[in-house]
Amino acid sequence: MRTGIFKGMAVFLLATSLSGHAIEVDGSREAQYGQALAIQQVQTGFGDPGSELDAAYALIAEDRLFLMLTGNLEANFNKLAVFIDSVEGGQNRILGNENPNNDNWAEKFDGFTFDTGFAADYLLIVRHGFGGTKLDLDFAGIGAGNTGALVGSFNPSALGTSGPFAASLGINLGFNNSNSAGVGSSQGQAADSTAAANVLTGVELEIPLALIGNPGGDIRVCAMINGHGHDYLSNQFLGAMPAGTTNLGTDGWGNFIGGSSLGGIDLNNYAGDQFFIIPGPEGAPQVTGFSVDATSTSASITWTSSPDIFYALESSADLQVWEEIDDGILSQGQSTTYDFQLAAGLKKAFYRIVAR
Ligand SMILES: [Ca+2]
Ligand SMILES: [Ca+2]
Ligand SMILES: [Ca+2]
Repeated sequence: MRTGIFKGMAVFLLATSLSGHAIEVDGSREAQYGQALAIQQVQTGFGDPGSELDAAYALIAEDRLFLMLTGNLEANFNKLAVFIDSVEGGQNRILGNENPNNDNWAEKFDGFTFDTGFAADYLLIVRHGFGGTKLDLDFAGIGAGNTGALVGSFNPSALGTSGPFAASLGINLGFNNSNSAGVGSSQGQAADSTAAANVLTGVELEIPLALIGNPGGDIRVCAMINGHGHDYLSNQFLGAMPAGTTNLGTDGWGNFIGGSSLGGIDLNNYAGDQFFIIPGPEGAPQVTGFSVDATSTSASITWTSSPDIFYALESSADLQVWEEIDDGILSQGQSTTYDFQLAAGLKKAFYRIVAR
């Protein structure tokens, strides 16, 4: 969510960026994450309760990326793999011998191909098992010469919390596996996307932007659930696989082939993008004009915008509680102007523009 905020009536024009996001990295989705960036479309082939990805949310604040993937991860060391495309370059097709092979992932992904437009630069792996007493996190840079390693191993059961679990490299992990709703397990059937979007818990990550190349532009993420050996893919991806997709398995056809890599799998063969886009830290809307008609209650606000996206105009009396005035304002290009009515008798209010 990119936000431009200012305080209006005519004499108060203040443009600043929203800070102080109260995100707790605890595996529970805060309202500040806003709308989902991707929602599951297909019921899981990995059991219910088992492993599922319901929806993805993200927030960039204070030089950190907060990523919330709602759903479940079975306590059998199934892998949640989160590939990040945040900088130029990277691998659209994974090359097993040109990557760190922490957790043996690179050997198993050798030849795996992402959708066009996605070239992976970083990878996080989350897995848990042993009755919830072991939760592990790996981080790797993609490409020859990069390193990858276990960066955190936790015992949530003993710690009695769902996070934050402080890993090395400045990463924090939250994990709440309590969801029992979301998508069903009629493998391959269309998912209830409303139920998926309603899930509040899952894996939450806080990642320093410096760790992923200080991206100035959009960040792309491809998340997937894989078997414990990185060699049997589920049908749970975000961006989602199309309805009708069953587990990919090792070969794309749902078969397990021991000793093989996922090299036969090419995400271009599945409709839609199996990645989602997080708007970059640059380009937050800036308010460039605000006027009030002194003889009426009409107001007009103008801000810097990006083409082809929607904005919301929200108002608040206290910067705490925000109310939407309109959440479907289509960008007019590089600059967008919106006219609206002020509440009668209004003395002071704050307004903000939120990119959707
Ligand atoms: Ca949280
Ligand atoms: Ca890249
Ligand atoms: Ca695709």
